[in-house]
Amino acid sequence: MKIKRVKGFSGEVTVPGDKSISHRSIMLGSLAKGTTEVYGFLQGADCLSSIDCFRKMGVEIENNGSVVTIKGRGLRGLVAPKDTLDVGNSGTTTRLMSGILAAQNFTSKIIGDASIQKRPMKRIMTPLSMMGADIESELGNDCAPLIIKGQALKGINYDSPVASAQVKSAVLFAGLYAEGETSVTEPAVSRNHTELMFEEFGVDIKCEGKTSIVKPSDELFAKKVIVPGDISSAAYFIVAGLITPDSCITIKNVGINPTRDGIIRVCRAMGADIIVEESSNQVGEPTADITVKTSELKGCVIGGDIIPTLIDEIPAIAILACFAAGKTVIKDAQELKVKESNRIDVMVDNLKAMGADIEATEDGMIIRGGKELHGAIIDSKLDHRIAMSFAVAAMNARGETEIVGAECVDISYPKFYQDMNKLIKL
Ligand code: SPQ
Repeated sequence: MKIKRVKGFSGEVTVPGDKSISHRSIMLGSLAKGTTEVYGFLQGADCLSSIDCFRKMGVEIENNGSVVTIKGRGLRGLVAPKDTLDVGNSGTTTRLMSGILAAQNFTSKIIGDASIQKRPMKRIMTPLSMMGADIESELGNDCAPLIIKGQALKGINYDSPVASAQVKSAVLFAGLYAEGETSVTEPAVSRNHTELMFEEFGVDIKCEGKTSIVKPSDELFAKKVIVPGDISSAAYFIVAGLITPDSCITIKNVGINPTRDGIIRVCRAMGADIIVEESSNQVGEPTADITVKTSELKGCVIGGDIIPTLIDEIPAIAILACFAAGKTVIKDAQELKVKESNRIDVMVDNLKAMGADIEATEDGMIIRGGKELHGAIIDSKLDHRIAMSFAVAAMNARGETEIVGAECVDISYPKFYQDMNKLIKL
């Protein structure tokens, strides 16, 4: 895809449903008693992989494009899949579903695409094995394919070395089936959508500081789920509105859960003109309309406990920093190396190709903003967040930019380019 500089943006956009919440709605809906209806479900490839996997385990799931209806089979009602469970590109499906599969009375095999086969799974294999799980990496490299032989599990108190919602959630899902209580303590609090949805479905769960504690369940109860817009998708419009001259964009109905809202806090610290108007609070998930206007930005330091609250937005924030005066330091973000691509290296290499003053560090990057960007050939590495971030950069760069693998936005935002185009000023 080839992209050129634009004059400005104006108008309103409603971004698709939150990816993390959409995945969890399929998993909890499948394990609940009764019928769960999900509104605002993200129709992206990752979430469709979750649907596909649970269908293979006997769950009847109807998806008409606007409502997803899940006929739950109860906590112990999944059936052995006849085929391998293909998670595609989705780390969330792989890790959360592993926690569920570890406790079933059957053996299953998880496979995925080339990117999934490189993502670290030891981080879930370790705590799940401590609970008694039999989980093996087929190639012995601690990555998928994973073979999981269901076992009786016991509760543990797990001190996680990483702030990762996927690790935490894998253990909490396994904890639903374990004997005794299960807890996970993180170095910094990661997104809490699993905990919030557990509570909605009737699970005995509590959160104390950085620890989440779950008691085993007999039954989960179906619930209507309304998925708010994904702040990770809103991030591209936030950045586009702030860095493009003569722009004003309102993003409607965005989830602003405090474990996900780090980008808003960073924008404010950088001096952005950003207004957040809270609109509603659905199943513990607050939502807001966010309005951004072209702003004079200054660099800042981003690190510590805020990192898990904006981890997926760092590629977009790196673009923002290129348009801010002075230095922006992103640190404590080594987790970026194990996402769909190594997001530190891929951002730094591609931004350098566009003329940015940027360097990679062990745990992040340093950007000296204010240098004009120019067009370049950008390799997205088939990472959706990289493709969308560079689309925004390209619309603010001199000359033409080509994004290789631009179609990978299908993972989390299939209509991204159409929605962006609608806001461009003619
Ligand atoms: O599902 P996947 O591929 O891991 O997706 C990503 C993304 O950018 O969309 C990460 F690459 O989001 C993760 C996120 O980084 C989704 C997620 C979740 O839903 O629990 C949690 C975060 O990962 P982690 O490893 O920090 O728990």
